Amino acid sequence: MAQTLQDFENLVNGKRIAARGGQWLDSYDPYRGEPWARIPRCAQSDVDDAVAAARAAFRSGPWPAMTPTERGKLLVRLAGLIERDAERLGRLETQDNGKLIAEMGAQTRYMAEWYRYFGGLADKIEGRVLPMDKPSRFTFTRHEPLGVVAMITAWNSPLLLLSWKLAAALAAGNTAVIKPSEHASVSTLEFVSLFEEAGFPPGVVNTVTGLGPDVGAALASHPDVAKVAFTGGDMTGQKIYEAGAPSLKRVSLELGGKSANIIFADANLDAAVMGAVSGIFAASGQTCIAGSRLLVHRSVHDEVVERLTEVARTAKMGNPAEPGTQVGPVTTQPQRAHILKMIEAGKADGARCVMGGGTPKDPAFAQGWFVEPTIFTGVSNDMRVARIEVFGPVLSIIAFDDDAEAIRIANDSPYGLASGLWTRDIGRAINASRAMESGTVWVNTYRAVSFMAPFGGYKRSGIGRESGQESIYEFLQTKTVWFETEESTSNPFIIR
Ligand code: TXE
Repeated sequence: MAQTLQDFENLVNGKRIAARGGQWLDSYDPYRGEPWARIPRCAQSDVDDAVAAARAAFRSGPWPAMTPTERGKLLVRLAGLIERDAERLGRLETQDNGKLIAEMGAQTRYMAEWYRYFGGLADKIEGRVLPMDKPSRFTFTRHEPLGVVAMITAWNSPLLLLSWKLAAALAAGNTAVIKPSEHASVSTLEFVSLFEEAGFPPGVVNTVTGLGPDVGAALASHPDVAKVAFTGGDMTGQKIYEAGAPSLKRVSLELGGKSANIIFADANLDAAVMGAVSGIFAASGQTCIAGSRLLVHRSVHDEVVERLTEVARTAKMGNPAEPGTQVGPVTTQPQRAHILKMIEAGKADGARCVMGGGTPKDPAFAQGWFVEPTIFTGVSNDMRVARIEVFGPVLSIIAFDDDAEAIRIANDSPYGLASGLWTRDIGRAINASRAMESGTVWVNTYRAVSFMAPFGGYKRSGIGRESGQESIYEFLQTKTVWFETEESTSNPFIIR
């Protein structure tokens, strides 16, 4: 079996390499439920090699000698190469994580904009000359890169989530060691070839593949890693935070959510229903921003449920590589088991399953890792299905009676990644958007992201922001430089 699989190697210091120990991991095609590729199963010594390469590239050679303008030009050149190869990279993602080609192709095309945007920003990071309370002092600040940044990413949108980190980190002058998810590493291993073609020096971007608790943990605790930028589950994020503590690493964590999508009585219901569908059934619910709790005003509740099930029922399940497919498989077997367990928890806790509720009966889907789009009504916010991140196509509908109750339920969650508000009343939208305990609030839209718009979580949904101008400071540190302009000697025993 193994001979028929395609092998993909890591990139370290500009060279393609397998794991030192010669071990491999199979990568699965979720639509067929069988392995299609192999990636190196790395260990601590491979992590040491990748970090050493990134550290050397940060300290000496062409990269630290480049001006920010030169770094920016490389990033812009890379953006052009991404656009050229977007379709190929999108197809690899679909094969590896089972998400729709329509979605992965759109993501791989769009991610070019992050490199263009941060490429343009690279030479606009300015320090300040301080007005100074001490007239003989000339004092200024400059923003400097941190060093080696480890990027640990998830399987749901491998290249887009990586780009949110990598474009800003490189624009700031850092070097990178990337650890993609063991469930979907292939697109990252292919993508990094473009850096050499764009003209980046070897060692600036390196990869190391393998299991989270081995390779991820080794990176997160490595003494020569200055910062870890992570996307994944909140429990893993917590481990990464702890692993970085002894060496006082900076961390940014993009974690999960249990986002509330609120439909008020005055909403445009056509738009709201489509927003609810896109919030939970797009990507089979495998998105951190899934609007997995749909809060609906009691006066429109039944109508919304009826319209929603009508749309969701017609969603075309099938091969994610075909452009017309709307619901594909979920990415991993453990993920499918977790989703099915959460569906059972919903039923056991007394929610009413009005659609789906298991695996599809059609034998055409027997081999792949499919779960039916599932809708629960009668959910109360203390049920497990309303509290735990399902990361699958499972919607929990909760009825509410007034705005205060909707806001209270929305905020009664350990998470705070995003929320949606559907209303035509501008005052209500402004007040509710202010009250939401979430890093993003969408009003009359859902699941919108942009390279210009800061993104990140409140509460257990994370630390730090990605995208937007301010996010580059997550990859910089400030140095203050003091000059004395007069040749006076002051009393050395008091603070100057
Ligand atoms: O994520 P993990 P998984 C959520 C979602 C899902 C759950 C588990 O709820 O059900 O997380 O998914 C690496 N030290 N999200 O198992 O485990 C791992 O190898 C260092 C939310 O895929 O968090 C991978 O590269 N690294 C989400 C990355 O961490 C470790 C996207 C993410 O894996 C590690 C995906 C360790 N001890 C899942 N253990 C989102 N926010 O979009 C694992 N890793």
